[in-house]
Amino acid sequence: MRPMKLSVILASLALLGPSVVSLSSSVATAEENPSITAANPAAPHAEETDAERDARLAWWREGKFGMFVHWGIYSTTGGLYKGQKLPNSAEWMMARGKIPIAEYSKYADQFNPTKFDADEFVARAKQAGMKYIVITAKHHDGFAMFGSKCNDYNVVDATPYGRDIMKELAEACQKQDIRFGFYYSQAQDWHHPGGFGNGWDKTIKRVSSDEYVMKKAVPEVKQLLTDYGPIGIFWWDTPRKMSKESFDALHSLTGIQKNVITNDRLGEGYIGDYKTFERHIPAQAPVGKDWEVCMPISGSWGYKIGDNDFKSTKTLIRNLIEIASMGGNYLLNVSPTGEGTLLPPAIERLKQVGQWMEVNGESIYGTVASPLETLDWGRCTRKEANGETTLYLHVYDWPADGKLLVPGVKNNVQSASLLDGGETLRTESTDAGIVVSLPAEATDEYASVVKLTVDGTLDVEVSLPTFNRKGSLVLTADKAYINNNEGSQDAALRAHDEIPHVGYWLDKEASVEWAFRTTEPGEYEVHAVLSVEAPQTKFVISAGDQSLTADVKSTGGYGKYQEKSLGRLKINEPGDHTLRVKPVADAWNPINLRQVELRRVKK
Ligand code: FHN
Repeated sequence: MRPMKLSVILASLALLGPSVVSLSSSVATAEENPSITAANPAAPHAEETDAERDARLAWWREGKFGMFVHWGIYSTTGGLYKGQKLPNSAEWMMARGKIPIAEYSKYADQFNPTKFDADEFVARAKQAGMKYIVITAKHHDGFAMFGSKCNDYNVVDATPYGRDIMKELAEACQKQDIRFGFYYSQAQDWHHPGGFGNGWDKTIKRVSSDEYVMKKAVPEVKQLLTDYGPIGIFWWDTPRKMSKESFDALHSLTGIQKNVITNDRLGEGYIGDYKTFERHIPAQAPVGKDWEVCMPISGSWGYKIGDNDFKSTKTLIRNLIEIASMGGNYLLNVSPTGEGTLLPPAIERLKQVGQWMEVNGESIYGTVASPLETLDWGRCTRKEANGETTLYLHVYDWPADGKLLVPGVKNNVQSASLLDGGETLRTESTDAGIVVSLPAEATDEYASVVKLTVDGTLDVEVSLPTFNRKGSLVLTADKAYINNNEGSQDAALRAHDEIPHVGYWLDKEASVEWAFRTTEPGEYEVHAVLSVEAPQTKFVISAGDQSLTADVKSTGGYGKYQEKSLGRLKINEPGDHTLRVKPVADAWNPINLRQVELRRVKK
C-alpha cells in the first residue's frame, strides 16, 4: 500500500477531533483541563525554552521515584502455557509460546480482577513514597487495558470484568495527588495484522504497519491522551522501523497534552525528554540528560508463577539512593495478578521502603547528583538553595571509629545532624575534607542519613573517562552500559582469562555504550579488541551524530581475541559524549567485545 502522505494523516487526526466523551465524569476532559488540547500537529515542545522545559519536568525531577505496572490478560496465566513455564518475562508468553492469536485472545475471557481496588492500589504506591505511576495501557500482545474505541480487544468489551481500569486508576491518582502515566507498545502488536513482532501465527493476513499505526495506535494514543485527564508521562517501548509518517503521527499526538513527559523509546531519533535504562543501573550517569532506571521488583515484569526472585528491601532502598546519587529517577515495577492484587513479598517491600522514605524522603526528593567521587562508606545526594549546599550522606558502612570523612569538601560547615531524630553532630574541617563525628550506632539497617549543610556551592567536577597524554582513550567492557532488549538472551558482562568482555551478544537489538569526555575537536582512529566466531559481522560505532560501520572478519573463535582497526570518527564539539556500539541488524553475528579504543589522529 502506498505510504500515506502526512497531510492525509493529519487530516484523519483532525477528524478524530477533541473527544470530550469520557466514560466517567470525574476525570477532567479537554474542556475542563486547558492542558488537554486538540491534536497539535506541530512538533510538541519544539518551541519550548529551557525554562519552560524545566518547569514541565520539575515535578518529575522532584519526585525521583515512581511505580511501573505491567498488567494484562497474561497475568491470569502467571506465564504458564499448557501447564508449562515459558522462559523470560510473563508478558512475553504469547511470543515465547508462539501462541496463535485465536488461542491467546481467550485469556481475556478469564480476566476478572475482582480484588482490584484502584484507590487501595494507588495508596500503596503513595505509602511507598512513589510520586508517579506508569501502567501498561497496551503491551506487545495488543490487548488494551482501557475501553479502546477503535477495537473490542480490550478490558471493557472483551472481559467479564468489563470496567475501564485505566479510568479508575486515573481518578484514584488525581484524588491522591499521584501523577499518572501510560506505557504504550507503539510498534509491537502481536494481535493486529500490521503490528510488529508476531512472526509465528501463520493465519495472519498481513497489512502494512502504516495501516496498523493509523487504524489502531494513533486513535488509541489519542484516546489515552484525551479521555483520562492530565497524563504526566507517556512511556513508549521497543521501537521498530516504521515509516516517517507513522513516527511523526505518533509523536505529534503528545502535543495533545502540553505538559506530558515522554521517554526515549519512540524511535527514529525522537529522543523524548529522558533516557531510559532497564534492569541495571548504569556505571556512569549520562551527562546533561534526564534519565530513569526501570526495574522489576522481582524477576519478571508481568506476574509470573514461580518468580520468587524478589529484590530485598535493602537492595531496593540502596538502588533508589544509588540512582538519586547519580541524578536519575527510579521506576520500580510491580506485577498484579489476575485477581488484581500484589503478592505479599511485593506488598511487604513497598511498605518497608515507605517506612524508610517516611524518615529519609528529604534526602531523595528534589535532590541532584553527588559531586563527590565514589565514597567507600555509602552514597551522597545534594540540594543547593539560598546560597548553601546540603549534602545527604547515606551511610551504609558505619565507621567503627565514628569518624566519617566527606572527601575533598573545603566549604565552611553550617550544621550537621542525623536525619532520623535530628541529633546534632560535631564536624572538623581537615585537608582531606570534612570529618563528621557519629554516634556509636547506625540509625538504620538499610542506610543511615547524615544531613550536612555548608556555605555556598560545591564546585567539584564530575569525572568522566577522557584521553591520556598520548591521545588515547580505552573504554573497557566493565565500564560499559549494556542496553538489552527484553525476552532475548541478555548480552552481559563476562570474562575470558579474567579479562572482562561483553558477551553472549545474540540480540541485534542490544547495544553497548560508554560516556566519555573530549576537551578539543578531533578525529580518532577506532580500534577494538574482540573475538568473532562467524566469518563476518557488522556493527555501527557512533558518537553524537557521527558514526562508522565496522565490517569485521572472523578471529577464528570466541576465545581468540584480536585488535581490529575499525575506521575513523570525527568528534567536532569538545564536551561529554556517548560512544555506542550497535549491531547492523541484517549483518550481525555475535562478538565478544573487550574494549574500544579511540586514538587521536595527529593533525
Ligand atoms: O519488551 C518489553 C518488556 O516486556 C518490558 O515492558 C520492558 C520494560 O521496560 N520493556 C521491553 C524490553 O525492553
